[in-house]
Amino acid sequence: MNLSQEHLTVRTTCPYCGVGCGVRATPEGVQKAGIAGDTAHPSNAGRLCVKGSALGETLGLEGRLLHPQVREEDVLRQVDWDTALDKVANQWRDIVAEHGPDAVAFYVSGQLLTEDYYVANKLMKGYIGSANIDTNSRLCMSSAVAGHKRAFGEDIVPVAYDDLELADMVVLVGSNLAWCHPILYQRLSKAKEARPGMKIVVVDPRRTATCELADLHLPVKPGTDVWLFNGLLTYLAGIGAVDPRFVAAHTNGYEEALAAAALTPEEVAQACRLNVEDVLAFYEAFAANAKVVTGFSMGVNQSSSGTDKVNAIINCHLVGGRIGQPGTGPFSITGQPNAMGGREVGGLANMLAAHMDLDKPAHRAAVREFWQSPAIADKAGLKAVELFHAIESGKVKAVWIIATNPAVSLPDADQVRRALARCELVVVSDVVQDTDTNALAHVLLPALAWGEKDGTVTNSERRISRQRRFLVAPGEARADWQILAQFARRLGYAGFDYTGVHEIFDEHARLSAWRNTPDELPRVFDIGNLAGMDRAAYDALEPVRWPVGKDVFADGRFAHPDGRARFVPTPPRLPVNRTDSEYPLVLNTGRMRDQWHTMTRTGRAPKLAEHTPESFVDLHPQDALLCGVREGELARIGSAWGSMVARVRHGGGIARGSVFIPIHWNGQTASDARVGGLVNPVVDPVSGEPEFKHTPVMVDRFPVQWHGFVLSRDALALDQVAYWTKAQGAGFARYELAGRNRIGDFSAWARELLGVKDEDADWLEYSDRSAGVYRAVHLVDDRIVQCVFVSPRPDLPERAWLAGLFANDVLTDTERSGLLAGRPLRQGADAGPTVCSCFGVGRNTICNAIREGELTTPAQVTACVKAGGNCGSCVPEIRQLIAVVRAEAAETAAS
Ligand SMILES: Nc1nc2c(c(=O)[nH]1)N[C@H]1C(S)=C(S)[C@@H](COP(=O)(O)OP(=O)(O)OC[C@H]3O[C@@H](n4cnc5c(=O)[nH]c(N)nc54)[C@H](O)[C@@H]3O)O[C@H]1N2
Ligand SMILES: Nc1nc2c(c(=O)[nH]1)N[C@H]1C(S)=C(S)[C@@H](COP(=O)(O)OP(=O)(O)OC[C@H]3O[C@@H](n4cnc5c(=O)[nH]c(N)nc54)[C@H](O)[C@@H]3O)O[C@H]1N2
Ligand code: SF4
Ligand SMILES: [Mo]
Repeated sequence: MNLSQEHLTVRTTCPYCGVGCGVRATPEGVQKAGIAGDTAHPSNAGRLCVKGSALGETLGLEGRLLHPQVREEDVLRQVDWDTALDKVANQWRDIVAEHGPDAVAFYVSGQLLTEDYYVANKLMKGYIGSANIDTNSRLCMSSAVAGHKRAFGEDIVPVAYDDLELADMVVLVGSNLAWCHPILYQRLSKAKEARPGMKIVVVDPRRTATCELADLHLPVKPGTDVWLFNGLLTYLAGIGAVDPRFVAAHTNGYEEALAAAALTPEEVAQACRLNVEDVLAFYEAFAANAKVVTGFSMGVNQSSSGTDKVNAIINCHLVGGRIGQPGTGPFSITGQPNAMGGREVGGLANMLAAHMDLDKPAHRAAVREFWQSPAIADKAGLKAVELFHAIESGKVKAVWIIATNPAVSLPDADQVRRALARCELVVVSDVVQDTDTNALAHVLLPALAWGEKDGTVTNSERRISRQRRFLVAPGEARADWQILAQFARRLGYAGFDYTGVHEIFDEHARLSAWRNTPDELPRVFDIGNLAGMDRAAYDALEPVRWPVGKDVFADGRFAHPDGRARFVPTPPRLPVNRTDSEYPLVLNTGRMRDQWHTMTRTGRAPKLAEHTPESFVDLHPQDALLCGVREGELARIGSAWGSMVARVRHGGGIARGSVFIPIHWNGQTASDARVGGLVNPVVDPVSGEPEFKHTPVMVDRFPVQWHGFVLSRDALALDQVAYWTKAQGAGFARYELAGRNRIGDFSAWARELLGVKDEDADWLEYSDRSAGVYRAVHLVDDRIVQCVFVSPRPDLPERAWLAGLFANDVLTDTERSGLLAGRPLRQGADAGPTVCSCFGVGRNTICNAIREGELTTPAQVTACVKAGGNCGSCVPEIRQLIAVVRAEAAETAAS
């Protein structure tokens, strides 16, 4: 970066996970920018994980939605904004006039900025007069929200990132921090390095990358966390590890909760399928450490007993007063960048705004008075899963979906498709053209994306940060709040005449302080001192935690009217749907290190595609044997709700009886790998959060005649292929393919698939018809354009070396000679599958370095081959490779 560019640098916030890292973006021409961590941001102090570092690769206009479109006779046609918004407003108004306000709905997202979210919520609850606005946070944070409200009286996360570093013990429950909140993981990892006595316990049915840091891993039986924490409460009470002063002065309900919790460590071990020694080791450590933080995420929230899991954890913190003090507390780790901001504005169907409650008349009156609005919703709206059922049954006739992709991400996702296909009016605001949800829209509205829009987000530690724009608005895209305000004006509502995003923030800040006194409607959430900022002050806003300048619960005062926290009795329950002879395995779903949700943004970055280019089903080798499937082959996974196809994999740390499938693949990236189609739509009775981590499934062979892959600079038409998956490479797309047809004439088939019509094309091929093996490479002017490899078995060469050739303008003779082998003819030049995405370092390279240099730490590996030296996201995997290589070496030495 030179000096003339440096002054263009804009400080903004990463649009991915709830860690909320500060980013420095330096525009470099149109729709390009250099990306670095913001050293001045207190949450990350300059570090970025692999997704954050690759943000620059996700910019660019390819595939973007840039103009409003309206569907006519099943074809989307470009229209101007007035036409699109008039159509939505007219149809919306007619539906409300005929069927009432509950016949329309918004379905929004924790990826909206606070200002967008505020406007959507105000419009629905204060003007349209219904609470039918729900958000994908229902699928994510709603159990935590419900648990906080039950225990504390308000949705408060009483922990900051510093507390993780100050704690003497950190328990991570249902959280794969290493992959999902990498910068928090790195902070924790550094803290443990500095103080090796710090104890880390991971509670997760899988042995995840996060376990690399753990002193103790408790591989609980899926869905049984309540047993574990009830047992802990009983244990603490039994040995007198109770703070009687705190319990008496600051809580209610201890005796009832304790009575409901009664379990011996032996009973816990049996229910959770753990060793009793491990259970006791955990309990003893918890009792012995005053400073404990229990971080929890989707393994807790996404469960039919999610809210009880949250409260069972909080109960254990309350009993010893481990809350509100430095280095202590139950820590709900938020998923999306603005999951917390969405809760501040009351974006869920059962909330109001500014931490006020829909079911309290005084709160409703206060909000309505503040808004001076014509209406105020007076009952909770439909929660996400219910909402899509009401759409299918015709009760809800118009839905506007903003910044979320429900045809992929909701449970029973085929039901969502059916619902949208039947709905009278489906409006979708998105930033990309092609998604599974957009495919069902009647009106598509182009939104400004990260880098183009302005506003605020609040991260997991209640820190508000600015997202600032550093790119020009492309095409006709508009900010989400603007689109909503223009729609509101068309419906004839005053109250949406904002001239800029700072005015919305100001209103939001003022509402948080409205009647917020101890005698009126007290709430901990109060950012009144951020009100009154003009545009310049708002633009200059530094990251700030709320409530500004105050600690939360430090004085033992909670937000219930009596100032006390509540112990909530949590009698344990098993997941609703359980395995049987037809569906004998439990499906667990979750995230991969380098992809974000439905891949609409991370899927564009070649650097991020390399780590896991294809979906998979990970299962225990013995279960695979019973199902008749083999590693590397394809399998069909079915549940009572749907089915999909994925590649069989081992080594994901899965216990017998469970399978794991990542959530990211969908109709745009694979023929049949949308796992949401299988997931049961059971929800937690209190929060309405779906049971994403527990669906009974069966796994079966997916027999094919051939396996293959294609690397190609041009996109392929894939209608004829039984199985395909697509990943973005640098200058090419990578396709994994499999077919059920017998290929007669390989050459003709390959030319047709790759669209090579020219008889004289530079076409190298190798064919062994009797073995069913075929390989061909298409060159133009000595530059590789396409290649295809086919075999009856999935024994194809590694893709990495061939993929690397796409960067070369001309192939050397040596490279050319290796083409049909798919590997360099010189031994050892094959780097293997990528481990370090930042520097593109493969597994073979790393293992060789460990072997030859007898390396024992990730830092030595970094010094040797750079891997792990940038974002650090791959350090847990490097640590695993060191262990593997050393185990091999030990074996060789012994034999
Ligand atoms: N790379 C990446 N990072 C992300 C995201 C992403 O898409 N990609 N998404 C972000 C979002 S929105 C979210 S919500 C977070 C999610 O972050 P996490 O919650 O950490 O991630 P998940 O992979 O959904 O699930 C966490 C773990 O729960 C475990 N689990 C399953 N069942 C149980 C159970 O019964 N008990 C316990 N104790 N554990 C169980 C799973 O095995 C899994 O390892 O990640 C955020 N960060
Ligand atoms: N099986 C299973 N399913 C799950 C989960 C699981 O663990 N297992 N986890 C659940 C969780 S925790 C979550 S958070 C959800 C996430 O699921 P989704 O919210 O459905 O996933 P995304 O891919 O993040 O969808 C965001 C959409 O908004 C678009 N977009 C991005 N920026 C903007 C913007 O500024 N404005 C607008 N209008 N659009 C924008 C993107 O292109 C994309 O289409 O998935 C849930 N589904
Ligand atoms: S940890 Fe990674 S994905 Fe999360 S905010 Fe930071 S850079 Fe972004
Ligand atoms: Mo999430």
